[in-house]
Amino acid sequence: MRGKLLRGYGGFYYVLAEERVWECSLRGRFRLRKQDFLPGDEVEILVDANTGGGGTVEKVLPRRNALKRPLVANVDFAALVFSLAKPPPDETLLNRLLVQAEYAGLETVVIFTKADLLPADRRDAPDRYRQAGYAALCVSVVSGEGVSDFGARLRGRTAVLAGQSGVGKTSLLNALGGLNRKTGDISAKLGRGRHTTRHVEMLRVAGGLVADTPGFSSYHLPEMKPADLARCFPEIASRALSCRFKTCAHDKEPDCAVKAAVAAGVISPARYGFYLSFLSELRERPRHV
Ligand SMILES: Nc1nc2c(ncn2[C@@H]2O[C@H](COP(=O)(O)OP(=O)(O)OP(=O)(O)O)[C@@H](O)[C@H]2O)c(=O)[nH]1
Ligand SMILES: [Mg+2]
Ligand SMILES: [Zn+2]
Repeated sequence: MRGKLLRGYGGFYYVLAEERVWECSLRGRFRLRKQDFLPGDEVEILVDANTGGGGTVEKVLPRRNALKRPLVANVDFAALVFSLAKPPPDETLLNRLLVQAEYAGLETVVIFTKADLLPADRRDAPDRYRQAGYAALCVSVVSGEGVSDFGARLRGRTAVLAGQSGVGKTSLLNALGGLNRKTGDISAKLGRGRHTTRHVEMLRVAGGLVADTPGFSSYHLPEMKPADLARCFPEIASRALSCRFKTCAHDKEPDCAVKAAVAAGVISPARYGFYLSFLSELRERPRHV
């Protein structure tokens, strides 16, 4: 049977096929190794009629895409989850994750959680990302705001949640799916999450599949050339054709349409600031051949 790997844990692989989950091991003819699998992988399994719910994974099909952080394959979109408060959004991390997704050609939705903690007229972060062309939702599992909007985006699709620890990724899935998965409070001393979710796992929620993932706080930009960066900022990429130089890096060059757009307030100075700082980071990277 053809199925989807939901998670691998303790030597077993849980595969969704024909509306049920099969516990599989790796005794297949292909002698697959543990590291050959990611949650989200499409696999072929051989079901053992004698064991009821068990089988073996025989084959991994080619991946449509794969992310490094979180480690997951074949998603339709990434939901980058950050809280409006407690903890405040780490926008450096958010922008790094946006670059990763753009570089992988992956659709993104930015989700700002804990909307009950910040009134609408004090939320400036979501506008920054909408202005850049992204879909940004504000949600709260306390007031219910935005939860069904996110659910509607999941129907029939496969998504991955990625973001800091303690922002409410698991809480959001619990609210959407009637699940009761473990969530954790925020450390009072450090003001950040406690890494409650420990493994990447795909869950069936709102008519779709979503990977809940452990939160993380840092992420290195992908292996990319400095010249690849501009196309990972949609609002920069869409204006780059109007720059005087075809090779414009939108940094020190004269007659740069991107800098003009920043000056005119149509590109957010914060987003442009992230572009410049990532650009120098990539330029300073030791070059591998
Ligand atoms: N006020 C408020 N608190 C929330 C909301 N969503 C989650 N929380 C709280 O935030 C804390 C962390 O929630 P989790 O769902 O465990 O966060 P997580 O992103 O899954 O964290 P990790 O698994 O560590 O990556 C818990 O105390 C939740 O009750 C919300 O919408 N509003
Ligand atoms: Mg969690
Ligand atoms: Zn330019």
